[in-house]
Amino acid sequence: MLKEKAKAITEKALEAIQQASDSKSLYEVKVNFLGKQGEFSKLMKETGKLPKEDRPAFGKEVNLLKKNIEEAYLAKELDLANVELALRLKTEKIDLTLPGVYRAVGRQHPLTLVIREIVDILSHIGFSVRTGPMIEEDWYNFEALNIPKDHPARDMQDTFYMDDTHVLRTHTSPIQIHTMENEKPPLRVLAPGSVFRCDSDVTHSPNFYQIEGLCVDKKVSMADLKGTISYFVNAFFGQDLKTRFRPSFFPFTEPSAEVDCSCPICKGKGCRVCSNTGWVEIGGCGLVNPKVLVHAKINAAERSDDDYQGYAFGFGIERMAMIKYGIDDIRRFNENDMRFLAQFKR
Ligand code: 2NL
Repeated sequence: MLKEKAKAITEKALEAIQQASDSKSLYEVKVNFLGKQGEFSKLMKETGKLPKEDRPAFGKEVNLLKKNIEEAYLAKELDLANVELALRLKTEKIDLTLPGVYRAVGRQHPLTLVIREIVDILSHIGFSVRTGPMIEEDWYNFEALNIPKDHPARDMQDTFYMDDTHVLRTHTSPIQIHTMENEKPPLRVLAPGSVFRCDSDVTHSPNFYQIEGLCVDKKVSMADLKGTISYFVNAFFGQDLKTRFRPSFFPFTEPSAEVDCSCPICKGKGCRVCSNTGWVEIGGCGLVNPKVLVHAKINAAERSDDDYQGYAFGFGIERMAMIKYGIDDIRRFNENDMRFLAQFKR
């Protein structure tokens, strides 16, 4: 009898549901009995054996049985979910006392710190920053600055040539030539940036940093230059230091001077940083060569009483950082050693 068979299948299903030990095997029970290929589907294929008038009642009966199984299934499913959750809560404990994952915190590079500090100091007396391209025309890097074709600084071994008329800038002076062309005096500008020289050994890198300053105004004198540099040295290295100007030569300034300051590490007594001289050289300066002011279209070619004058100076950033912090090897700046880099903070 089909009805007995349906009841037997139901008993088996309810039994299997009770026996299921986890949600996966419980689901398998459901598939085996209620699924498309399951026991009840197979049973329904036999309804043809029943007299036509008995079929609706049998169908109703089977649906009721299936509903019972479904309910038993849902109850067991909830049961198992609770058991499994309780088990996970018991076994998967998180140890909140474990230390976190350490991440190194980044800092500004010592060369960035030095550039920013110099800009800060000089911005207080009216200087502001200009930048420019690293590939320059020969005119802006050399010719406008009164560095003639036969000058040693022009030598192929010092300059990276891109083509016949373009070079990687060997100093940041071209920025200031552009500024003089594009802006009207009075000018007080700073030109910090990356520069390139074709030489490389223990003390020379092919790529290093510079900052130059330029002031163009009426009645600018050597006294203005000395006052500006002395103010800067005392602000950057310390109040009690002396500044010294030694006569020198640059094609783009006249007169020209090297700038020394008493050694900020030993205060002039003599040490490793100043090679026991008590003095360190920090850069060069001078009054802008009149030819440069003509090239940059500040003054007309004919002299006049209304002409502008200018002073300019240049410092090497690596050198400033080494003196200020007592760093003895220029290669430290490019080694990315956190033990070195983490020591510098403003
Ligand atoms: C040094 C010397 C110097 C300048 C740079 C300059 C720029 C213009 C016109 C005139 Cl546009 N002068 N710059 C002047 C004197 C010295 O740098 O030893 N730097 C590391």
